[in-house]
Amino acid sequence: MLTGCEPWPEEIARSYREAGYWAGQTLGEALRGWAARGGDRTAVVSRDRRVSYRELDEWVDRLAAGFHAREIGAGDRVVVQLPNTPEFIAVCFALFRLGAVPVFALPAHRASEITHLCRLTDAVAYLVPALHRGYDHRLLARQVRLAVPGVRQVFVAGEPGEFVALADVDAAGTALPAASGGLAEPDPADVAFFLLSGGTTALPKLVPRTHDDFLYQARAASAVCGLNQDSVYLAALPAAFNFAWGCPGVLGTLHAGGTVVLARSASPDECFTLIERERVTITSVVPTVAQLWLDAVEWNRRDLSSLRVLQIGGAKLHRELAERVQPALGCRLQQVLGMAEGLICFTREDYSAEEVLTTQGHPLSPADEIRVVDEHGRDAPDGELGELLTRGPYTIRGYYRAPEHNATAFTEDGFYRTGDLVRRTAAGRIVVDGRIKDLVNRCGEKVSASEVEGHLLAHPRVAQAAVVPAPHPELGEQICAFVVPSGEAPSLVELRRLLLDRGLAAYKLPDRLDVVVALPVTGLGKVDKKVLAADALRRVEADQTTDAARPV
Ligand code: OOB
Repeated sequence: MLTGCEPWPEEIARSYREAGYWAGQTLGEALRGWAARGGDRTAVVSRDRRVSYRELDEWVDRLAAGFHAREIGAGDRVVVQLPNTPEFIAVCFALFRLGAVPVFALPAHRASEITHLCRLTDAVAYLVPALHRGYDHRLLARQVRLAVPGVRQVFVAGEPGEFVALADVDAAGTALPAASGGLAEPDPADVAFFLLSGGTTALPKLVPRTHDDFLYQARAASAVCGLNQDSVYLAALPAAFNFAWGCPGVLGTLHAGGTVVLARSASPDECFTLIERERVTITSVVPTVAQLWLDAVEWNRRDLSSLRVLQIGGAKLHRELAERVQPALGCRLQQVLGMAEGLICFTREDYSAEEVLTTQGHPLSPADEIRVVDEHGRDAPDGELGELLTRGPYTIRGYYRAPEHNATAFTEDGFYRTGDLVRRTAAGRIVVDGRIKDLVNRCGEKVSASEVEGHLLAHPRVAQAAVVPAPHPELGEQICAFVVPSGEAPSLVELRRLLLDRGLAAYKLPDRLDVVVALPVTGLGKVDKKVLAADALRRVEADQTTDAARPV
């Protein structure tokens, strides 16, 4: 396995192989199989382009040959920052075939994140779109090259400027030496690509995912969701996000022989148009996007009747929103608790309506091991809150080049500490209560931010709510509520009264209310609590200065 990665213990790896979870196939080989079966059927749709399975496979070979000719080879890390385009898929598979390792950056990343990724991985190349959402990525590439000279080459999808056009890499006629036995097939047990950890509290950690483990995840997720040749998956979130890439997402859909439709943004305008035009059957969104869609449905006139499943995951889905899905969109809700590090839980079709609304399901694989532990690491009984720990055939054993962090992020026996506060129901469903660190420590009382948020959302004029801590001289930390109103903003007094009426303990009432037009979000559309906490601190300090200046 690539140096800097933590392999599964040999005995466990053998058991995953024997049980058939790890099939000993690379992602590049898998695509050959999918193409042989899929032939001229449409694999990928993007704007007016339709790429068949056969075309995709041939395109990937040409690109692989082109990258090889430009001296990109086995084990090389390549930072890939492409929006949802067929190029993203083709480039990734071309790199997989060479045994080079794409590092999945998000389109929203800028110099701070990209230089961090390039340095951490010793990347030899960086792949960008020319322009994306009005931003010129060639400028960013210039900055990155200056900061990290080891990035020898920049490839641009579109007008390349001083860099190399991806279109030139895709040179028809170049033969890949593999065909003549010149290139070794990568080891399926080795790293195929790097995902970024979803943490919103620090620079991203890198999650090494192997061919074996990820193919298993995509295959199993595809089966859980019942995908087949008629499935049409809409990638509304960035395809570089595990949720859209493999839960079942892009890879699970290609595995099933279905069609992947790529949206440039998750806006209801674009996505509803695509759902209608392509007869999309399944898609996945985060709760903030789900809310946008559910609000938009009221005035939207598109035909969304093809949609069978809306997967929602990535952050806590509050019941109020969950209840609106089926009536508004006429499709089934599936909650997904997932993480770049591995473990995915899904609610299933045979769950009761109540379970679908209130739980995040159970693990994808029978081989997923789950523990819910208290602060002393002891197993908590069903129904009790504790931290979720997990290990299994598609959950990493360590972040890339992060031995110190790994020592605390994983237990000695290889369980990943998710940092999620969960409980397990008697039926074995996982319910996420919040993040262990998503707490306000007020006078020593730990208040779960997501709990308070859930209650705030019950107010008819609260469209979005987020709760973060800010320092307070007496309380230690105070509870800051940020609210995006729909209509006239409710007052702090009004909200506190509502929460009390809903039976919430008085110590959980927000100390401050800040009414904002929008909540800051990460590149994946999750509320960015780090930015929000910094904002809260600024506001608290500003208020103190004004108070001090006020005549007594
Ligand atoms: C997904 O992956 P990441 O790596 O961006 O974030 C993982 C974290 C989890 O540890 C948990 O804290 C939170 O995001 N999360 C949820 C959740 N799904 C993820 N919290 C509450 N409810 C849920 N349903 O976010 C991700 C990856 C694959 C599929 C879906 C989500």
